[in-house]
Amino acid sequence: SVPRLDVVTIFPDYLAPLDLSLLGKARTGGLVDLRVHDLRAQTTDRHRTVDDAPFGGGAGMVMRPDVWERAIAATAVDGDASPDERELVVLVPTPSGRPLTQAFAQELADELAAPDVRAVIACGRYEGIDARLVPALRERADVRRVVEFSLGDFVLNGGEVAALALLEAVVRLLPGVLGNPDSVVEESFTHEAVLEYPVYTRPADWDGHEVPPVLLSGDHARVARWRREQSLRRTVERRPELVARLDGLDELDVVTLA
Ligand code: 6GU
Repeated sequence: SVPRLDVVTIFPDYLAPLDLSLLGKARTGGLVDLRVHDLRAQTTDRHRTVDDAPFGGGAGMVMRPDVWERAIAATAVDGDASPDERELVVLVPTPSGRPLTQAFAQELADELAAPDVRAVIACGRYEGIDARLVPALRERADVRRVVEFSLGDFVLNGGEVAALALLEAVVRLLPGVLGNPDSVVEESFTHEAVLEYPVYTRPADWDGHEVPPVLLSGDHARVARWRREQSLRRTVERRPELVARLDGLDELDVVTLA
């Protein structure tokens, strides 16, 4: 079996970028089974209603939990294949969720690499989904866990862009998706919370803007020290709150940070 992720949304076209670039290649190459479903397919009324006014009053509309529960269950019986019996990790984008981090993306990639787990991303719109949905899902025997996640402290109109961000972060970590796994191991946030060093390519002199000479020296040890120093300086300058999380500093790191 191949890692499977389903997205449920009232705007399936919002997920069109899943056909492009690295995700598109992973899908056509059979490295991931990624499917998008229209929430309205699970409505039963003539107007295909997915929302209603909030009890207690107030602005906006709230998404109905019954429609959502049917839609999540229906992802298992897509097409004419026999129902998918894998356990579900349900992911719910919301600004009040757990912040999405590289560690969480890696956790999901590891979980999905197992043959008995799949993920469903439930993209809400309007003022959100009825609060009973998440606890009800947690009671289901086929649900392994439900994670509400956030991209950060700002508000989007719906979860679709967050679903795209999570998918891009997770799918590239799945076995066989990246051509060069070194680029995953080296990048920011993989081992420790340090930002990436600046990178340069030809021309070495671009209209008087020169590449740092150390990079042209051919001295690999000096290059490695310079890059480490740049990473640490950037981290202090741009993300000082990450510095407290640094561990395994060597003497040169301590000098750089001083
Ligand atoms: Cl995950 N969803 C929505 N609607 N807004 C957000 C978000 C998620 N993350 C940041 N803002």
